Amino acid sequence: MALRIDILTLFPEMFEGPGPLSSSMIGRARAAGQVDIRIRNIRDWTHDRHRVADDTPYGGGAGMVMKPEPLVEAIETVRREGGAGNSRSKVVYLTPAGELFNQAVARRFAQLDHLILICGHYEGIDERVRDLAIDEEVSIGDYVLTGGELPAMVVTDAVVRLLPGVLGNPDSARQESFMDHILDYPVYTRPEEFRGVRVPAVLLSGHHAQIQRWRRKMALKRTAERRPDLLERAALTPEDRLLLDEIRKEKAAG
Ligand code: 6GU
Repeated sequence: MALRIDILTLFPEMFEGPGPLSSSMIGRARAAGQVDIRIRNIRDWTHDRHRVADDTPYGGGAGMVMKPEPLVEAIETVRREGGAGNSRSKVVYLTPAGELFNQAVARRFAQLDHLILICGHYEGIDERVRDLAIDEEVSIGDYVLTGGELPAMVVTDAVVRLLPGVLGNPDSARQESFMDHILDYPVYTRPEEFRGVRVPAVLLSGHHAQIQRWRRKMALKRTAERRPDLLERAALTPEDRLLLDEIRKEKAAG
């Protein structure tokens, strides 16, 4: 059974037209039936003439709060549609107050049958929705966005590319998980010289083992410079430690 993703939003137009969820790898995965992505308008679960989905906060203060009734009814409906009881499903609220999204969370979501993403707006959702209908809260980083729509696209992209058969190379997602804690090595393509800058000679040498060693060394160097926090969590081999020693010596030598 293909993963189903429902995205509940007050702004479905943000997902309309040829966008990130209709293009490239995600677009192809949808066309091939590897994932079933549905954009749902929360306003469709309001019952008043003006389709009001928000209201002022009790206790006063700035901004508006998303009302509980339409949101909880929307979640109940889509959970039922997805086969609720007999499928692995999760209701995830996208909020800057959530836990940080990362590759491990993406891998966990990729195991589900049904992922329901709730896009927050304004000052947030009524707390009772959290208590009654939300399984997890997720943030995509330490900055504030106007709403959960872009985060929903980010989460969807990260999850769908992990689904079996979606990546061109069936092995590359697995290989990548092994490499998770190390940044990518630099890559080059033709021409051999561009604006006076040459491609590193080792890459033209045809010496496979040397090329592998150079790539690993550059990846470790980048990670040490930019993300020392990742390096601490990485599973380093004895060869990696030798390469890191080399990098440190080269740095000390200037
Ligand atoms: Cl999930 N929502 C909003 N509004 N801002 C964010 C975020 C989510 N993650 C990072 N910033």
